[in-house]
Amino acid sequence: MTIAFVPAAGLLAGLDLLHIETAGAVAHVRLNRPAKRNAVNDTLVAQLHTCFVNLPSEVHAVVLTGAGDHFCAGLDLSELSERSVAEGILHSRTWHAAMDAIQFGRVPVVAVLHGAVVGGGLEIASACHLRVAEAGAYYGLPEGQRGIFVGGGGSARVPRLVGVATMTDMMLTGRVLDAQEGYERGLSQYLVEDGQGFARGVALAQKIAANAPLSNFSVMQALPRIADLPQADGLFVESLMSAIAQGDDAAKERVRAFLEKRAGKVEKS
Ligand code: 1HE
Repeated sequence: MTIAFVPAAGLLAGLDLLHIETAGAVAHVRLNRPAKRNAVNDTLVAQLHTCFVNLPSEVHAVVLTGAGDHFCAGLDLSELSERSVAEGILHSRTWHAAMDAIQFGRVPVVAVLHGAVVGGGLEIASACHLRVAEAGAYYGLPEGQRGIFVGGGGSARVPRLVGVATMTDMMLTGRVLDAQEGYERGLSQYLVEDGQGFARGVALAQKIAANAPLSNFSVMQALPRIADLPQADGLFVESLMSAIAQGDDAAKERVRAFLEKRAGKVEKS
């Protein structure tokens, strides 16, 4: 089934390095700098931040893609050379704010990955909640080769997906993982044929958008924080979050619907 996306209006329409469109409860946000392989300059960082804090209220899930042959070539290296140490710290913090706006924003984000997913491109992908990789996707952290370190949240997020050892290997040796290796190591949750990623990403986003908003909120906001807590503290936070979610009208209606045989069963896909 094809769904009809329409270009976003207002503030989002003015973000020229992104192409943003919506179809009902799903928004499609595309990194739109294909001539530079979607390399992320300061303007694009700022536009990502603006986009994710200003999503229309009717949007309940986002699909994030890259225009052209690659998802994202990472940091725009042409802006790097003249920065002082102090400017470098502040620059990294602008990435952190934008990546936090994705990870801890209002709605879940599904990244669809193809071609190069490297450096800051992998940092963006790892700030999303799910990743669908096409067979031709590949992952690298060339920061080691460029004489720099990750600065867009990668040291906090990538090891949570693949472990410190794999990230260390990628950075020290320049090891590039192909889509299959990335899938096996947890970089992507889905692996599809080339050209199939967007359709799969939209299908997943539609499912996610149909969940109760407070359920999605608890998965996005509570789950990663609980995973960072000592177990006793995590279980305490879990008890609060689960009581809050259960107390919501949407949860009560969904449980009633199941008991009255109006809702689907859990079935193998
Ligand atoms: C760029 C960038 C970029 C391409 N900054 N301009 N990231 C990297 O070290 C990856 C560098 N890029 C590449 O390895 C390749 O470009 C790709 C494998 C991604 C794609 O190759 P290809 O053959 O399709 O494209 P290309 O011919 O290399 O690039 C096309 C143009 O994009 C070219 O510019 P042009 O003016 O000559 O046409 C490239 O210079 C330009 N371009 N990538 C600037 N990254 C928050 S800290 C994060 C730290 C990092 O991300 S470090 C990793 C940076």
